[in-house]
Amino acid sequence: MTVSAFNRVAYSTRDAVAEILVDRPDKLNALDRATMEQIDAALTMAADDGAVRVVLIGGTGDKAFVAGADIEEMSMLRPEQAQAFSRYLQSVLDRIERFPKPIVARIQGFALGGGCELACACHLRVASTRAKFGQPEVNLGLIPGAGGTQRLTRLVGRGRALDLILTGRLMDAEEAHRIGLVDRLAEPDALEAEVEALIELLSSKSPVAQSRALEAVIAGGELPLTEGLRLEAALFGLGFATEDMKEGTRAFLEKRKARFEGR
Ligand code: CO8
Repeated sequence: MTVSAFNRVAYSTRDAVAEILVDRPDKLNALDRATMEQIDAALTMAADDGAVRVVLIGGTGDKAFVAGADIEEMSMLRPEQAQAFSRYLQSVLDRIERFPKPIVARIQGFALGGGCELACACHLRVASTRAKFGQPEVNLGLIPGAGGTQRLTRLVGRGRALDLILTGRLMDAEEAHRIGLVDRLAEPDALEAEVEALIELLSSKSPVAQSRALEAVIAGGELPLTEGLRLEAALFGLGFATEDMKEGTRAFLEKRKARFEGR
């Protein structure tokens, strides 16, 4: 299924996957307000569709995943509007991070500014060796405003985040992989296959367990350790009331592959 009402995002589903494609290649997929609204609407469709187990976020074209917030649109903003837009971008990226189904970013080219922040909000990042990462806001006299000072720092550590944020330099995909900003790396012509293999693996596992694991890691990550462990135990316990747990344990004992229904 493809939704044609969107003009900046292409939303489609196939098997258990929903794909959200930022589709402004002439602007290197830069994020303006309309693009963010369409990503948000696409997330609602993916959340509501019971057949969808994994979400893929990508960008159209060879050149860019997303080259940041739309600088032209952003340049018109007054301080209070910029703060409100920053809060709006943050809210959509927050929704991605807290999404109850795994979200994978496929990064084939530039992931800059808001694009790097979008990638950081996804649960897993698969990149081509041609991809480039950066927080170049300092070149515009700005700081990151879509979570870059917070999420990137938590992902790669303060020193590495400040290296990117204070210099605005571009980082190649090998370095991004080495520091944990990229989870899986592939040659450009093998990127699609790498993403498909990951999606297939993810969609073969228990969706209920994945949703609880995401909650334990994401929400738990914001808590002190003792409280995070308590949350983990509570979510672990809930697993024992699910069909997926019965199926998973039974399949192991019967020496067969489990078929999870997500209940
Ligand atoms: N916004 C708007 N248009 C863009 C953007 C962008 N971020 N990036 C590229 N484009 C446009 C170019 O203007 C150009 O358009 P046109 O053909 O009409 O002139 C087209 O895309 C192609 O780009 P280039 O010709 O520049 O392509 P190059 O191969 O020469 O360069 C680069 C590629 C290096 C990626 C270059 O385009 C670039 O530096 N882009 C900007 C990168 C950047 O600074 N990103 C950070 C933006 S700030 C941000 O993301 C903050 C997020 C939080 C905001 C909070 C709300 C206020």
